[in-house]
Amino acid sequence: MDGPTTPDFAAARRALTDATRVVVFSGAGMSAESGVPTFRGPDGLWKNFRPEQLATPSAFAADARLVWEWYDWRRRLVSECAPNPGHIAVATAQVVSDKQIHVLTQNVDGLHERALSDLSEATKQGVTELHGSLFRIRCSACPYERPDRQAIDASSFDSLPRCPDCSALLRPGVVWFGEALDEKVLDFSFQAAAEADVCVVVGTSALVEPAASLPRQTAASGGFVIEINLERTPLSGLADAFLPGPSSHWLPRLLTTGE
Ligand code: BV8
Ligand code: ZN
Repeated sequence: MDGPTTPDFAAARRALTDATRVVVFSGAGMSAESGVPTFRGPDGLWKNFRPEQLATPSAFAADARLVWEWYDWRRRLVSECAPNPGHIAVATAQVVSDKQIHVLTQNVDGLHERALSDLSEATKQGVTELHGSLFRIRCSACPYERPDRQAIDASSFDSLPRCPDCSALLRPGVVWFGEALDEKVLDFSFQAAAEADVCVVVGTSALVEPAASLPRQTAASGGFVIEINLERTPLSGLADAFLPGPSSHWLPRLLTTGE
């Protein structure tokens, strides 16, 4: 891992200094150092299952109990995790900077929001959860939805949570593979990426669409793309600066003012 003296680091810092609008686009690698397993890494979440097996509507239709057992395990695991220095650096910049800094995250662990709300309830800066949240639950049949951090009793099909309005099964408030992202969220996110002077891409394998196309939108609109990752990805070719190494190393160095 290069120190902060790499030419890419200097160029990245310069771009951020000159920027008025910044988007941080994050994936599972952002939360790896908080102890949240990534999707495709060696200790990845998917190691025991393929995405199609559990994070899809058909998996839920086929075996809602197994899907809830997996999500309950993930909810419990993530509830024990805390924002890492990378999340805190982004949230701090959102609170202290006069720039517009918006987070577009693929992650469903809520750690960006935690870091931001730990610092300030009043900030006007925000976080958009492209793929929903582990800590939202919604009805599989009607518009009912609520925040939820309760343990889920997935010991049997009959013990699974039901909708108070229509009695259909409740499901995790996440976007599954094969499901469309919320239209408004998608439009807002592509607009934000197009208007951004800088897009900081952190910890994503850039395989999941349509999210992975967001940094391409910034590049296509003439914005500067910084990528932070342990490895090169399909986005590395269009990045103006590549910072090799952990997000919790680079983000504090990249985002702290006056260093
Ligand atoms: C859609 C919520 C259309 C759920 C997630 C074939 C079949 C079915 C679908 C498709 C298909 N082919 C293509 C598709 C489309 C599909 C897709 O893109 N599939 C991929 C896998 C090929 N996309 C969809 O289905 C999307 N919907 O297309 O709908 C449509 C339109 C209209 C009407 C109906 C339908 C929906 C996609 C959303 C899926 N849900 N999450 C849950 O979490 O349970 S996506 C899931 O993957 C997570 O959100 C995760 O964030 C995301 C992406 O993974 P990454 O974040 O990149 O994580 P990964 O582990 O892969 O990489 C980690 C990276 O971090 C690595 O590069 C590593 O090097 C790096 N790293 C590790 N440690 C660190 C680090 N970097 C820095 N520091 C560190 N310390
Ligand atoms: Zn309902």
